[in-house]
Amino acid sequence: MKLYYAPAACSQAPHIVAREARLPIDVAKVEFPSKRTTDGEDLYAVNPKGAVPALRLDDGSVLTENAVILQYLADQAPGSELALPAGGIARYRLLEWLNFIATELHKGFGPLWSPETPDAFKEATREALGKKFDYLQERIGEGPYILGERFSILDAYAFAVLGWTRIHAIDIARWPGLAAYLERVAARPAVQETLRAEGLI
Ligand SMILES: N[C@@H](CCC(=O)N[C@@H](CS)C(=O)NCC(=O)O)C(=O)O
Repeated sequence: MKLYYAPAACSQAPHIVAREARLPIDVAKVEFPSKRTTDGEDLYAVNPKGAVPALRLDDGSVLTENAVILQYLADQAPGSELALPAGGIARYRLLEWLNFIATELHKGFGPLWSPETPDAFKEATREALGKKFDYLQERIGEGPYILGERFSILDAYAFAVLGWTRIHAIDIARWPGLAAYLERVAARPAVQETLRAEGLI
């Protein structure tokens, strides 16, 4: 398998999961805005949507969409317990969280990335995100993780996305529970390995 990623992008989530699960995986770094890998491959030729993450499977086909790639990786290493078995209500709870992280948190940052977004709209976006952070902080509580004792694909995804608060002038110290949660996740050896591999530490 080969994971196409960009440093500190949402692709950091599957990057962490692959390392947590100790899956044999190659990685290809994609540069923005050229959207080419360091060996010159065009991201659009890999994923016509022009986005990371993209996962090339061993049969040559490509899987896209973070929430799906995360589940795929976790399911490749069932012993790692990074997701939950299909069929039971617990899997649907995991999917409920995954959808929240993808659509409310991840895409909630959307307007902050564009230089075209008016400042007032950016401020309203930060306010709206703050309400989601309130909810997340309350639900995690002492955690230590979103599902309680167990680290999962949800934490990898939330960690990657919440890291963007640093880029977009959102002071995470307003949510001490989330700040502590991020420190816990960051301290995991596989997360440290990922941050090093992405050149972030
Ligand atoms: N729907 C996609 C969105 C992925 C996405 O937003 N990727 C960003 C990086 S965090 C990206 O590659 N953006 C480049 C672009 O859309 O031009 C998913 O969930 O995987």
